Amino acid sequence: MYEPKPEHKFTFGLWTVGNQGRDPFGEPVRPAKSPVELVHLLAEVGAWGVNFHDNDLVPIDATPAQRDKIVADFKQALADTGIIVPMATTNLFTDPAFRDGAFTSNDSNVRAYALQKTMNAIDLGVELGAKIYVFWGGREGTETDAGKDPITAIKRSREAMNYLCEYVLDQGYDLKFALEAKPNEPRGDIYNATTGNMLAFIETLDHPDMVGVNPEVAHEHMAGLNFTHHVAQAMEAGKLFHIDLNDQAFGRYDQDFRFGSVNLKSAFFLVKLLEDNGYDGSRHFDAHAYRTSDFEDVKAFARGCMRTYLILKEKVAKFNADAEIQALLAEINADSGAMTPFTGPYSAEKAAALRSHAFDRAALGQRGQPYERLDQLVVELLLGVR
Ligand code: GLT
Ligand code: MN
Ligand code: MN
Repeated sequence: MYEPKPEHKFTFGLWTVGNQGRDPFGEPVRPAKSPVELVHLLAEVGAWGVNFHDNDLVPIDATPAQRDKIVADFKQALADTGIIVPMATTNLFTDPAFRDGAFTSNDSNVRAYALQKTMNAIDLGVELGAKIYVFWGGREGTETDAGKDPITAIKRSREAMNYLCEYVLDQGYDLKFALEAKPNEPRGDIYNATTGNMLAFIETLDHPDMVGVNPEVAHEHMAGLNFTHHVAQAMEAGKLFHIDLNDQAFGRYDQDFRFGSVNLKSAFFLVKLLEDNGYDGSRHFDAHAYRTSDFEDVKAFARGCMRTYLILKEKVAKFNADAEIQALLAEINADSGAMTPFTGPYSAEKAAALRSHAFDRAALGQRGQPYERLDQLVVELLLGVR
């Protein structure tokens, strides 16, 4: 019942199941696996797709001949397993060239190199079938505002996005961009720190229709925000092109834990939002196994992400079918229709009628809502006693 199927669109990045457990204080604990091995691992656990950064697949210093061999082997692994590539992205953060950012670097040579690297990576992603291209600007930020004008940084980001949109149009590629926000880490502060910032930024671009967002659970949680509300705003605006699912304790470093492993209740409301509103894109797990895991445990990690999603999806169906919960919701949302003549789209007549209507303000303030009862039912549902 909780077996992953292609229609669930579960995906993982090569960098997720391939994560070697390096952290700022410790060396890798797991051996590197090749992209081909990782595709087979994903097929074994039941994933639908694999995503990658250019350099997850092709090392930054590979020769053209090496590139061709790697890409051919990878294509063969995809063909052998039926795994597809729905999304690709660029690594604009690992190489020392990007120490002061990529598109927002103060060095115009770095900014131009970042564009060149991204065009090459877009070509690679499209060659392997990607329809979504993610931009995560991990190094696009500062430790001190002394060195970079934040308005200049916004303008440079816009110029880069406009350039790359035109590149995609010029090539005739069927590709959309998804911008991923993060408040900090690895920079002290990262520009366009939240999904809300990204949504506002997108509307200032030359081709806003080509650009949406890729929100990540951990990133809004690092900022102490309600992730579900941010995803809702993106969905309502038609901008949820992709999503990075994982988990994260509030106020901590970037943890990228297994989906649902920390904030089960938030994960439930997120799955409810996605499923109730017909989100049709990838469910991408941008997470990695604990540093204590070996490769068997990495598979348990990957299976756990998908299984928890499917269990929560079942809980959503239970919530929607639960008579007591639905009766409470009906009570909470009961509407006599008495205000309809005054509200909805504005007219001068409605405004005049509303002005002359006498409200019983004290009575309005006396109405309680049974949210405690409702929330307890949700908790019991999640705890498995309903
Ligand atoms: C990196 C980061 C993620 C981004 C990836 C895409 S790479 O692991 O932590 O949140 O989604 O560049
Ligand atoms: Mn991410
Ligand atoms: Mn993250």
